[in-house]
Amino acid sequence: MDFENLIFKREGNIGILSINRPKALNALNTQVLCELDKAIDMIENDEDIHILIITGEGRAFVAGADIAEMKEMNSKEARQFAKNGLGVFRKIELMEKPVIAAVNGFALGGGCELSMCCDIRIASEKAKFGQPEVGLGIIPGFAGTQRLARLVGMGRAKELIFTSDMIDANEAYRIGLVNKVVPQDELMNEAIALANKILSKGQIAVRFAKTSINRGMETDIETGMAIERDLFGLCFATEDQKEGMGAFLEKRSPNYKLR
Ligand code: CO8
Repeated sequence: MDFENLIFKREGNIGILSINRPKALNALNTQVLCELDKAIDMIENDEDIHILIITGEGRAFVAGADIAEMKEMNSKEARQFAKNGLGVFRKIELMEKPVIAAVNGFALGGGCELSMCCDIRIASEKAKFGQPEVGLGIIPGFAGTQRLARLVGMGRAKELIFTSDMIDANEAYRIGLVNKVVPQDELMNEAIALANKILSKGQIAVRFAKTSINRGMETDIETGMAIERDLFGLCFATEDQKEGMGAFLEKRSPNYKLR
Protein backbone atom coordinates (compact mmCIF):
# COMPACT_ATOMS: atom_id res chain seq x y z
CA MET A 1 0.00 0.00 0.00
CA ASP A 2 1.46 3.32 -1.06
CA PHE A 3 0.05 6.38 0.61
CA GLU A 4 1.31 9.92 0.93
CA ASN A 5 -0.17 10.55 4.35
CA LEU A 6 -0.37 7.11 5.91
CA ILE A 7 2.14 4.47 6.91
CA PHE A 8 0.99 0.90 7.03
CA LYS A 9 2.92 -1.93 8.71
CA ARG A 10 2.17 -5.49 9.63
CA GLU A 11 3.24 -7.31 12.72
CA GLY A 12 2.00 -10.87 12.36
CA ASN A 13 -1.78 -10.62 12.09
CA ILE A 14 -1.77 -7.07 13.43
CA GLY A 15 -2.08 -4.12 11.05
CA ILE A 16 -0.61 -0.82 12.24
CA LEU A 17 -1.82 2.28 10.47
CA SER A 18 -0.18 5.63 11.25
CA ILE A 19 -1.48 8.99 10.16
CA ASN A 20 1.63 10.59 8.69
CA ARG A 21 1.32 14.32 8.16
CA PRO A 22 3.40 15.44 11.12
CA LYS A 23 4.12 18.97 9.82
CA ALA A 24 0.42 19.76 10.25
CA LEU A 25 0.15 17.59 13.39
CA ASN A 26 -1.61 14.97 11.23
CA ALA A 27 -4.58 17.25 10.53
CA LEU A 28 -7.20 15.51 8.43
CA ASN A 29 -7.70 17.06 5.02
CA THR A 30 -9.66 15.66 2.10
CA GLN A 31 -6.67 13.67 0.86
CA VAL A 32 -5.96 12.08 4.24
CA LEU A 33 -9.62 11.10 4.62
CA CYS A 34 -9.63 9.62 1.13
CA GLU A 35 -6.47 7.60 1.82
CA LEU A 36 -7.86 6.48 5.16
CA ASP A 37 -11.02 5.27 3.45
CA LYS A 38 -9.00 3.21 0.95
CA ALA A 39 -6.69 1.82 3.63
CA ILE A 40 -9.63 0.69 5.77
CA ASP A 41 -11.19 -1.16 2.82
CA MET A 42 -7.87 -2.84 2.11
CA ILE A 43 -7.36 -3.85 5.75
CA GLU A 44 -10.92 -5.11 6.20
CA ASN A 45 -10.55 -7.28 3.08
CA ASP A 46 -7.09 -8.61 3.99
CA GLU A 47 -7.59 -12.05 5.51
CA ASP A 48 -4.15 -11.99 7.15
CA ILE A 49 -4.95 -8.92 9.25
CA HIS A 50 -7.14 -9.77 12.23
CA ILE A 51 -6.82 -6.61 14.28
CA LEU A 52 -5.90 -2.99 13.56
CA ILE A 53 -4.02 -0.38 15.57
CA ILE A 54 -4.39 3.26 14.52
CA THR A 55 -1.81 5.80 15.70
CA GLY A 56 -0.10 9.01 14.59
CA GLU A 57 3.43 9.92 13.53
CA GLY A 58 5.28 12.58 15.50
CA ARG A 59 3.85 14.49 18.44
CA ALA A 60 0.18 14.27 17.48
CA PHE A 61 -2.35 11.50 17.05
CA VAL A 62 -4.47 13.88 14.97
CA ALA A 63 -4.85 17.59 15.84
CA GLY A 64 -8.22 17.81 14.12
CA ALA A 65 -9.68 18.41 10.73
CA ASP A 66 -7.52 20.70 8.60
CA ILE A 67 -8.43 24.24 9.60
CA ALA A 68 -6.63 25.77 6.59
CA GLU A 69 -8.71 23.66 4.22
CA MET A 70 -11.96 24.31 6.09
CA LYS A 71 -11.56 28.08 6.49
CA GLU A 72 -12.83 29.05 3.03
CA MET A 73 -15.45 26.32 2.69
CA ASN A 74 -19.04 27.26 2.02
CA SER A 75 -21.85 25.46 3.74
CA LYS A 76 -22.29 22.88 0.99
CA GLU A 77 -18.58 22.06 0.91
CA ALA A 78 -18.40 21.82 4.69
CA ARG A 79 -21.38 19.46 4.71
CA GLN A 80 -19.67 17.28 2.10
CA PHE A 81 -16.40 17.32 4.07
CA ALA A 82 -18.28 16.31 7.21
CA LYS A 83 -20.04 13.57 5.25
CA ASN A 84 -16.68 12.19 4.06
CA GLY A 85 -15.29 12.09 7.59
CA LEU A 86 -18.47 10.64 9.05
CA GLY A 87 -18.41 7.92 6.39
CA VAL A 88 -14.80 6.91 6.99
CA PHE A 89 -15.18 6.93 10.78
CA ARG A 90 -18.35 4.89 10.59
CA LYS A 91 -16.54 2.41 8.34
CA ILE A 92 -13.84 2.05 11.03
CA GLU A 93 -16.46 1.64 13.75
CA LEU A 94 -18.26 -1.05 11.78
CA MET A 95 -15.16 -2.99 10.71
CA GLU A 96 -15.54 -6.64 11.61
CA LYS A 97 -12.02 -6.64 13.02
CA PRO A 98 -11.30 -4.95 16.34
CA VAL A 99 -9.58 -1.57 16.19
CA ILE A 100 -7.35 -0.10 18.89
CA ALA A 101 -6.44 3.60 18.94
CA ALA A 102 -2.92 4.11 20.30
CA VAL A 103 -3.16 7.81 21.11
CA ASN A 104 0.37 9.19 21.12
CA GLY A 105 -0.27 12.95 21.40
CA PHE A 106 -2.89 15.56 20.50
CA ALA A 107 -6.28 14.02 19.76
CA LEU A 108 -8.31 17.16 19.14
CA GLY A 109 -11.53 17.75 17.22
CA GLY A 110 -11.48 15.25 14.36
CA GLY A 111 -8.60 13.47 16.13
CA CYS A 112 -10.62 12.86 19.28
CA GLU A 113 -13.47 11.79 16.98
CA LEU A 114 -11.16 9.36 15.16
CA SER A 115 -10.09 7.80 18.45
CA MET A 116 -13.73 7.45 19.49
CA CYS A 117 -14.74 5.41 16.46
CA CYS A 118 -12.11 2.82 17.47
CA ASP A 119 -13.14 0.02 19.84
CA ILE A 120 -10.51 0.61 22.54
CA ARG A 121 -8.32 3.65 23.28
CA ILE A 122 -4.88 3.39 24.89
CA ALA A 123 -3.28 6.75 25.58
CA SER A 124 0.30 7.71 26.26
CA GLU A 125 0.94 10.06 29.15
CA LYS A 126 1.54 12.77 26.54
CA ALA A 127 -1.87 12.43 24.92
CA LYS A 128 -4.27 15.36 25.04
CA PHE A 129 -7.93 15.19 24.18
CA GLY A 130 -10.49 17.83 23.35
CA GLN A 131 -13.25 19.03 21.07
CA PRO A 132 -12.15 22.65 20.46
CA GLU A 133 -14.62 23.35 17.64
CA VAL A 134 -16.83 25.96 19.30
CA GLY A 135 -13.66 27.99 19.87
CA LEU A 136 -13.42 28.11 16.06
CA GLY A 137 -17.06 29.03 15.57
CA ILE A 138 -18.18 25.55 14.48
CA ILE A 139 -19.40 22.38 16.17
CA PRO A 140 -17.85 18.89 16.01
CA GLY A 141 -18.65 17.46 12.58
CA PHE A 142 -17.27 13.92 12.60
CA ALA A 143 -19.79 12.68 15.21
CA GLY A 144 -18.12 14.16 18.29
CA THR A 145 -21.46 15.35 19.67
CA GLN A 146 -22.74 11.79 19.32
CA ARG A 147 -19.87 9.48 20.31
CA LEU A 148 -18.45 11.64 23.12
CA ALA A 149 -21.85 11.83 24.84
CA ARG A 150 -22.29 8.09 24.47
CA LEU A 151 -18.81 7.38 25.85
CA VAL A 152 -18.55 9.78 28.79
CA GLY A 153 -22.17 10.85 29.36
CA MET A 154 -24.04 13.96 28.30
CA GLY A 155 -22.88 16.27 31.11
CA ARG A 156 -19.18 15.70 30.61
CA ALA A 157 -19.53 15.78 26.82
CA LYS A 158 -21.34 19.11 26.99
CA GLU A 159 -18.72 20.55 29.34
CA LEU A 160 -15.85 19.46 27.09
CA ILE A 161 -17.56 20.68 23.92
CA PHE A 162 -18.94 23.98 25.32
CA THR A 163 -15.60 24.97 26.96
CA SER A 164 -13.22 23.62 24.25
CA ASP A 165 -11.05 22.48 27.18
CA MET A 166 -8.08 20.26 26.42
CA ILE A 167 -7.73 17.42 28.94
CA ASP A 168 -4.72 15.25 29.64
CA ALA A 169 -4.59 11.46 29.41
CA ASN A 170 -5.24 10.91 33.12
CA GLU A 171 -8.37 13.04 33.06
CA ALA A 172 -9.47 11.23 29.88
CA TYR A 173 -9.00 7.96 31.78
CA ARG A 174 -10.88 9.28 34.80
CA ILE A 175 -13.96 10.16 32.73
CA GLY A 176 -13.86 6.90 30.77
CA LEU A 177 -12.72 8.31 27.46
CA VAL A 178 -9.65 6.05 27.37
CA ASN A 179 -9.16 2.51 28.61
CA LYS A 180 -5.59 2.83 29.82
CA VAL A 181 -2.74 5.36 30.17
CA VAL A 182 0.83 4.19 29.64
CA PRO A 183 4.29 5.83 29.37
CA GLN A 184 4.98 7.29 25.92
CA ASP A 185 7.75 4.83 25.06
CA GLU A 186 5.57 1.88 26.07
CA LEU A 187 2.56 2.90 23.99
CA MET A 188 3.06 0.71 20.94
CA ASN A 189 4.25 -2.27 23.00
CA GLU A 190 1.14 -1.99 25.17
CA ALA A 191 -1.13 -1.68 22.13
CA ILE A 192 0.53 -4.70 20.50
CA ALA A 193 0.33 -6.71 23.74
CA LEU A 194 -3.39 -5.94 23.98
CA ALA A 195 -3.85 -6.83 20.31
CA ASN A 196 -2.05 -10.16 20.87
CA LYS A 197 -4.19 -10.94 23.90
CA ILE A 198 -7.33 -10.39 21.80
CA LEU A 199 -5.79 -12.42 18.95
CA SER A 200 -5.36 -15.40 21.29
CA LYS A 201 -9.18 -15.69 21.49
CA GLY A 202 -11.62 -16.96 18.90
CA GLN A 203 -11.70 -14.19 16.29
CA ILE A 204 -15.16 -15.01 14.98
CA ALA A 205 -16.43 -14.69 18.55
CA VAL A 206 -14.55 -11.39 19.02
CA ARG A 207 -16.12 -10.03 15.81
CA PHE A 208 -19.60 -11.18 16.80
CA ALA A 209 -19.13 -9.62 20.24
CA LYS A 210 -18.11 -6.33 18.61
CA THR A 211 -21.16 -6.35 16.34
CA SER A 212 -23.45 -7.26 19.21
CA ILE A 213 -22.14 -4.46 21.46
CA ASN A 214 -22.11 -1.84 18.68
CA ARG A 215 -25.55 -2.66 17.31
CA GLY A 216 -27.00 -3.19 20.77
CA MET A 217 -25.82 0.24 21.95
CA GLU A 218 -27.61 1.82 18.99
CA THR A 219 -30.99 0.27 19.68
CA ASP A 220 -33.38 -0.69 22.48
CA ILE A 221 -32.44 -3.53 24.84
CA GLU A 222 -34.99 -5.98 23.43
CA THR A 223 -33.57 -5.60 19.92
CA GLY A 224 -30.03 -5.69 21.34
CA MET A 225 -30.77 -8.96 23.12
CA ALA A 226 -32.26 -10.40 19.93
CA ILE A 227 -29.05 -9.49 18.07
CA GLU A 228 -26.97 -11.12 20.81
CA ARG A 229 -29.16 -14.24 20.84
CA ASP A 230 -28.83 -14.69 17.06
CA LEU A 231 -25.06 -14.15 17.05
CA PHE A 232 -24.72 -16.45 20.07
CA GLY A 233 -26.56 -19.14 18.11
CA LEU A 234 -24.37 -18.51 15.08
CA CYS A 235 -21.21 -19.15 17.17
CA PHE A 236 -22.34 -22.76 17.41
CA ALA A 237 -22.13 -23.08 13.62
CA THR A 238 -18.36 -22.41 13.81
CA GLU A 239 -15.45 -24.79 14.20
CA ASP A 240 -13.94 -22.29 16.63
CA GLN A 241 -16.74 -22.94 19.14
CA LYS A 242 -16.10 -26.69 19.02
CA GLU A 243 -12.35 -26.05 19.31
CA GLY A 244 -12.67 -23.56 22.19
CA MET A 245 -14.95 -25.76 24.27
CA GLY A 246 -13.08 -28.94 23.32
CA ALA A 247 -9.76 -27.39 24.34
CA PHE A 248 -11.19 -26.37 27.70
CA LEU A 249 -12.47 -29.88 28.41
CA GLU A 250 -9.22 -31.47 27.20
CA LYS A 251 -7.22 -29.01 29.34
CA ARG A 252 -5.16 -27.67 26.43
CA SER A 253 -4.78 -24.34 24.61
CA PRO A 254 -7.24 -23.78 21.79
CA ASN A 255 -6.06 -23.55 18.21
CA TYR A 256 -8.56 -21.25 16.55
CA LYS A 257 -8.81 -21.19 12.77
CA LEU A 258 -11.36 -18.42 12.13
CA ARG A 259 -13.83 -20.99 10.78
N1 CO8 B 1 -5.43 22.05 10.93
C1 CO8 B 1 -4.44 22.53 10.16
N2 CO8 B 1 -3.18 22.73 10.61
C2 CO8 B 1 -2.93 22.43 11.90
C3 CO8 B 1 -3.91 21.92 12.75
C4 CO8 B 1 -5.21 21.72 12.22
N3 CO8 B 1 -6.23 21.21 12.94
N4 CO8 B 1 -3.37 21.74 13.97
C5 CO8 B 1 -2.08 22.11 13.87
N5 CO8 B 1 -1.82 22.53 12.62
C6 CO8 B 1 -0.55 23.02 12.09
C7 CO8 B 1 -0.25 24.42 12.58
O1 CO8 B 1 -0.93 25.37 11.77
C8 CO8 B 1 1.25 24.48 12.44
O2 CO8 B 1 1.57 24.68 11.10
P1 CO8 B 1 2.79 25.68 10.68
O3 CO8 B 1 4.03 25.05 11.28
O4 CO8 B 1 2.78 25.64 9.19
O5 CO8 B 1 2.46 26.99 11.29
C9 CO8 B 1 1.69 23.07 12.80
O6 CO8 B 1 0.53 22.24 12.64
C10 CO8 B 1 2.16 22.93 14.23
O7 CO8 B 1 1.17 23.46 15.07
P2 CO8 B 1 1.44 24.59 16.18
O8 CO8 B 1 2.59 25.45 15.77
O9 CO8 B 1 0.15 25.26 16.48
O10 CO8 B 1 1.91 23.65 17.41
P3 CO8 B 1 1.76 23.97 18.96
O11 CO8 B 1 2.54 22.93 19.67
O12 CO8 B 1 2.04 25.40 19.25
O13 CO8 B 1 0.19 23.73 19.28
C11 CO8 B 1 -1.91 22.56 19.12
C12 CO8 B 1 -0.36 22.46 19.12
C13 CO8 B 1 -2.38 23.02 20.51
C14 CO8 B 1 -2.47 21.19 18.83
C15 CO8 B 1 -2.35 23.60 18.07
O14 CO8 B 1 -1.73 23.27 16.84
C16 CO8 B 1 -3.83 23.62 17.84
O15 CO8 B 1 -4.55 24.18 18.65
N6 CO8 B 1 -4.28 23.05 16.70
C17 CO8 B 1 -5.67 23.09 16.30
C18 CO8 B 1 -6.49 22.17 17.13
C19 CO8 B 1 -7.93 22.27 16.75
O16 CO8 B 1 -8.58 23.29 16.92
N7 CO8 B 1 -8.48 21.18 16.23
C20 CO8 B 1 -9.87 21.11 15.83
C21 CO8 B 1 -10.02 21.45 14.40
S1 CO8 B 1 -11.73 21.54 13.93
C22 CO8 B 1 -12.17 19.94 13.72
O17 CO8 B 1 -11.42 19.04 13.91
C23 CO8 B 1 -13.57 19.73 13.25
C24 CO8 B 1 -13.83 18.28 12.87
C25 CO8 B 1 -15.09 18.15 12.10
C26 CO8 B 1 -14.99 18.79 10.76
C27 CO8 B 1 -16.30 18.79 10.11
C28 CO8 B 1 -16.20 19.17 8.64
C29 CO8 B 1 -16.74 20.49 8.31
